[in-house]
Amino acid sequence: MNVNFQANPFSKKQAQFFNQKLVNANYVDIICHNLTDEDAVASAKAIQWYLKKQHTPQRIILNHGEDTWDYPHKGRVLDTAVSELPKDKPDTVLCIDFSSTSRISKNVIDYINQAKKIFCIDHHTDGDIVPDIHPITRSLGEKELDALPITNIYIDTSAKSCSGIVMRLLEALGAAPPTRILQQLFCGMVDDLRKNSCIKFDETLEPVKLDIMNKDRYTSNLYSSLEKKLLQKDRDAVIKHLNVLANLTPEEIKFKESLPIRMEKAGKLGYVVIPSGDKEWANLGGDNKKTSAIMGNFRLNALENNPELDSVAVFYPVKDAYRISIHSKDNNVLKLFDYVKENFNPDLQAGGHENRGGGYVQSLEPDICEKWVNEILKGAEEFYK
Ligand SMILES: [Mn+2]
Repeated sequence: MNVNFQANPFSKKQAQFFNQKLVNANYVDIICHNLTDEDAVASAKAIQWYLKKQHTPQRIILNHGEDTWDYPHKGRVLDTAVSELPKDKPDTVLCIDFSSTSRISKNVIDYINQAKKIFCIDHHTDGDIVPDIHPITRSLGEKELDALPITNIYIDTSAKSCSGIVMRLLEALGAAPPTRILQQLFCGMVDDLRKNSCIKFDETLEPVKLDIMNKDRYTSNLYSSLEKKLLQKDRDAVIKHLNVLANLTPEEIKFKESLPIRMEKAGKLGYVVIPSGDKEWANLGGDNKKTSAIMGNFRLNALENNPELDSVAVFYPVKDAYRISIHSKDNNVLKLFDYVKENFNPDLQAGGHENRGGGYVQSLEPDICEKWVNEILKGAEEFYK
């Protein structure tokens, strides 16, 4: 698996530009992607802490944040799963941990498009929030960083967590976050590093750095410097929160063990379909932190245990949509989605990273879900020929 995690340091110019634009805004909406994960909420809360300190009015807009670290949030947070989007037009928006419309709903896209100014900090490759997005794709030296043009949309795809990029930004601004924000960033970073197989922790509470991490100077430095700023007990609390597989109920264990048995194949894609309306799934509480960890763990294990597979996906219902989550060991996720778009479903809403991603259809109607799944499976069979 070709994964790196670098999070280039911010050039002073770029950091000062963000500082000036965001701190002087009338109001900043910090917006996270749908089904907001630890990395997105951590990045958003760190920026919110910074803006608050500078007396800039701000709010976080997220979606289904209830399972994330330190929730319910004190302070200004709006969850679109339970509250309406604000009626008035936004002044300044900061899109955090996403730069693609495929990761947010139509009403959030419309809201963002009404903003006077749009800014973005992200580490995904498939940006389309504005035209002319130019991501940083590799590790850069100091001179190269200083030579970069200043941009509203800052994307460093060499970073495997947005929390790492935000840490770099705060570092460049000389800000010293309090323990609760450092803990939050640690949570976001570790969760994304784990999703990207840079770290694992199965039996012990201590995260284990995998080869990919040890080879990478920036990764190790960034991770270690954050680790060092926290007391052991503060880190343990975060790891306990993330290590949900250690605390499963018998029903959840049964579901976890059933996934490898239910796996089918389309070309080099291994997949499990959890149909819309599935009773066992509903009894487990549907899509939540635990089921999502079980499925993520299944995808990574299935890739490791089945050398003939390139990708492993799970199709499953969420509250108001039907989704796919997928991992690939040969970085084919975006290419596969593109192939399906070109040949079977031009309206496919899907994206993410080369090695992991997801998509959805805005329906729970069994016929629609089935058709959508079949288009992806037909695409996979042809794609892998
Ligand atoms: Mn992320």
